[in-house]
Amino acid sequence: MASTVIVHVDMDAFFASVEQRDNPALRGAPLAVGGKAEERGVIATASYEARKFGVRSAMPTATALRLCPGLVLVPPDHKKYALVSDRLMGILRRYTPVIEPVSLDEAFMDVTGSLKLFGGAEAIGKMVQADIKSQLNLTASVGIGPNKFIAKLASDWKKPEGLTVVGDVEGFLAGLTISSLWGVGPQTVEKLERIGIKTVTDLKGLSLQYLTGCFGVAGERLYQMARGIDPRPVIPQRRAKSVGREITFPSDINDRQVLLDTLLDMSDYICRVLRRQGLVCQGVTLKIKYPDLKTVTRAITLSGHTSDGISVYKAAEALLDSNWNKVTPVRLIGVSTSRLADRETIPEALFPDRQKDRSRKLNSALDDLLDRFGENALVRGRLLGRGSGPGEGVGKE
Ligand code: TTP
Ligand code: MG
Repeated sequence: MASTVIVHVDMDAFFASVEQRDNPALRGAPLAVGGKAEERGVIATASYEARKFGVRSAMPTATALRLCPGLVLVPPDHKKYALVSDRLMGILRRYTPVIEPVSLDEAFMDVTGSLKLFGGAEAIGKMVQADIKSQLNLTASVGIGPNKFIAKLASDWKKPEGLTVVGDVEGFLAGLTISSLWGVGPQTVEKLERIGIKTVTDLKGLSLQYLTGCFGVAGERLYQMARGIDPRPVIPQRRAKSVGREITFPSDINDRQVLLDTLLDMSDYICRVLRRQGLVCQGVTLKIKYPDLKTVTRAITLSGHTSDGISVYKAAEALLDSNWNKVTPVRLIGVSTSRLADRETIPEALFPDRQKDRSRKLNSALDDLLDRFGENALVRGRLLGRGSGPGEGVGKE
């Protein structure tokens, strides 16, 4: 069996690079993405120009401005970063289906099965970097090694635009300090340094028994890390089969309008989740549970795909009206969407008329607002004036 080869991809100064890409006036400037100093904001990330001044992620913006008075501060645009991230993961998926996104800007790829097809891991790393450059107009650093731990260290080895292949694991680790080990927190580092352990080579001198005695299960990880061992597999992210939401009412409900308002709120929420993930649905399922716990689920297939809250709500409303006798109290109600597909793969013809175009624009404006001001920022007019909505319901994904 071929030995495992893992590639770790990490975008360079991600949020800052996206902002510089989209606004030429910001290129070359010491730039940070983050919250305002007067609002006690912190830095999300800084461009490499700003890093020269010591500006770092998680630093209070006020401190960053003291270190770098010419710092240009840009507010974060999370929606934009999420879209870039989706495209990044799409690029990586062309080289192997076994990809595990770790955050918006980084992912592991198990390329063991595609080495022959693409001419080796280094070739894959280079092609990924070239695709990111040509298709996203951004740069990434790539690390290649026999496991996640080594690949992650390797991608950080040379930044920006680095490509580091670790063949000699022992030699690579020997020179590293323990604080550079991924996942080793400052408290552990302090504890180890107190007993004179500064480098990975020092760490290798400690027995498994000693390390587990001091650090419990984390001690075993330290023992393995010192030897470049990491048994964790790359766990490919599977697309959700359905996205749904349900709520058990504090007391049983037989008021149709309350049930409809609840369905609308849940449909809106579900569709925001779909849109964020670039998905559309074609199936809508309604679930009703009665006080005697008897449960009814009924599904409907829409004529086309959608990620519009009102369209999902209309389907749920129709299902409610054809399956509920309007008198029996309802204990729980839920909506879920299924038959999910990537929006990109659905032909535009399915969104032909102006009504749909308008609702797409409206949804996009809605998403912008919610991304900026949070989930509770907007409530549809008809929901205003009600007490707590189903926002506290159980999310079921
Ligand atoms: P990182 O990959 O840690 O940083 P980076 O991509 O900005 O820079 P590098 O070239 O060193 O990889 O994080 C990715 C994004 O996550 C980053 O651009 C902003 C965000 N982030 C925060 O919002 N807060 C944080 O504390 C960190 C570390 C990152
Ligand atoms: Mg990064």
